[in-house]
Amino acid sequence: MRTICPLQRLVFGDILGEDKLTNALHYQIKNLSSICLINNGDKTFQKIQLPLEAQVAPIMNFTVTDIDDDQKPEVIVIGNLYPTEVETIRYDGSIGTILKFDNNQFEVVKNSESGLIIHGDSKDSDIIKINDQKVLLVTNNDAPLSIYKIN
Ligand SMILES: [Ca+2]
Repeated sequence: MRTICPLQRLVFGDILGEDKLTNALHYQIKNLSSICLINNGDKTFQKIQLPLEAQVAPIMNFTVTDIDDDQKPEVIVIGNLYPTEVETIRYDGSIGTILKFDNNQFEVVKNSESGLIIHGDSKDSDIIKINDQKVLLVTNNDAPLSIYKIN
């Protein structure tokens, strides 16, 4: 016999109470995409939506560095969010993304090409040098520090 969890049948008002929902402060949001804002220097910003590969989980950090030594910086995007509230599944879709920026748009470096695969609830990242070798450090919630050698 198949059982169904009673929580699956509840709507938001059932959980919080209709009176609390009715009297709560209501905000509206029209876009949940992660974006890049470029300062135009004239008190305006240019908005560029990040590629789909960078939208699969909440972004926790960007690290900007020249990975391929072409004198143009790339952006390493890390994220995920495991400790969500009970009505929300965990966000674990990100394995890290490398973005190139050229001609005013982002281009994704495929993970199969870059070799970047970051598993975990990643929270922060930075580049350091160890014996003249550039490495990417990634901190993960409830997990050891991850270290990636940059060739
Ligand atoms: Ca580069």
